[in-house]
Amino acid sequence: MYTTELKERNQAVQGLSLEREDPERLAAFEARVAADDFIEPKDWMPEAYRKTLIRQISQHAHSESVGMLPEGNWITRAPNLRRKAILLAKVQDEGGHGLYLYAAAETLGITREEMIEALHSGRAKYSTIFNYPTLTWADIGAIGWLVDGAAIMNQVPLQRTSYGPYARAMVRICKEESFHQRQGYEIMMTLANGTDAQKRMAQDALDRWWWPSLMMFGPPDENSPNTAQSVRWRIKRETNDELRQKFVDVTVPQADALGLVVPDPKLKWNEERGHYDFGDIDWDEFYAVVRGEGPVAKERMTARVKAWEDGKWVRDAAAAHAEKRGMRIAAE
Ligand code: BYC
Repeated sequence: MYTTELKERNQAVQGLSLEREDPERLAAFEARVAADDFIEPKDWMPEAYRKTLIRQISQHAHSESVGMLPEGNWITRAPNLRRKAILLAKVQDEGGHGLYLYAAAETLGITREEMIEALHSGRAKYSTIFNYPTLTWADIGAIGWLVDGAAIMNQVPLQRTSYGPYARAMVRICKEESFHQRQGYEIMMTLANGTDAQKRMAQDALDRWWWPSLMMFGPPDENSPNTAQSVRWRIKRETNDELRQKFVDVTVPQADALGLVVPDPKLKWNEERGHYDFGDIDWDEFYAVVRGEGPVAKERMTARVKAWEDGKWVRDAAAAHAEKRGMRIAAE
């Protein structure tokens, strides 16, 4: 029901908006995209392309910023100074990613305040994955390994997305994400080779994070209202299902190497396809989390809104400083 509604709404919006475009300009734009040219902020673009990009990039930025919370909760509880320093750096990186992405979205004619307001009022989405709680230290390992691993799988192709500022932001982000994935895997390696209790903790984290990580790639292609047009415009270079399959294929041998068991009885190497077959994803759970009913959804938004309000004095001071500086320069 929810997917049909989404699909119909999106197709109606895109179709209507494309009909209104100048056919010659539209054809020239599509030819540039087909030739793998980057579209830049001052170039002409169809309104539906601009809107799709604002939606995807701002959701991506929100995910980075909300994504700081589950890990931020563990900074004071990291088991030693080295782990604390690494985690602190990782969480700061996520803040940086959010900034590059908000800046890329701003080039499309939306303000930072509008995007933040959409997040805080619940109109804008952010990744479902950040609505699950981080219960143990092993969750920090599992997030780095699986969540950042899924993010890399999704984001490497975005380095060649058709919108220049987004593609360039992704180049930098992907470099940092690979470090994040490795630090997560290294935590899992330590735990998996540790005491029985540590190994159990690592397995428990894998059990809880596996399926939500597969959901990060979005609904199956046949229920994804945006994929077809986004692939045509080369905003998305690969579909949700293609990326999900790649992630499973890469990650299962990593779990084997750790001596951990992926919590999917249907998981099996399929010689003929050259891929792993895997079990059914609980899409009801996915849509419930998308609708804002995730286990810690309320907590996440309360924390984000509080951080925004607590930071008001910094924004006011920066604006006052910029104004004063502007007046001084004008006077000189
Ligand atoms: N969560 O037509 P579809 C990170 C929504 S940050 C929530 O397939 P699309 C990290 C979708 O928005 C990870 N909502 O959409 C950070 C759409 O609704 P609307 C974030 C989801 O856009 C810190 C509807 O469902 N990465 O990794 O073609 C620490 C139908 O979906 C989700 C990005 O954002 C979801 N999982 O494809 C560690 C990457 N999936 O908007 C790690 C960039 C779908 O029409 N984004 N929805 O109302 C993308 O690649 C695409 O936007 C998606 C979805 C693959 C996510």
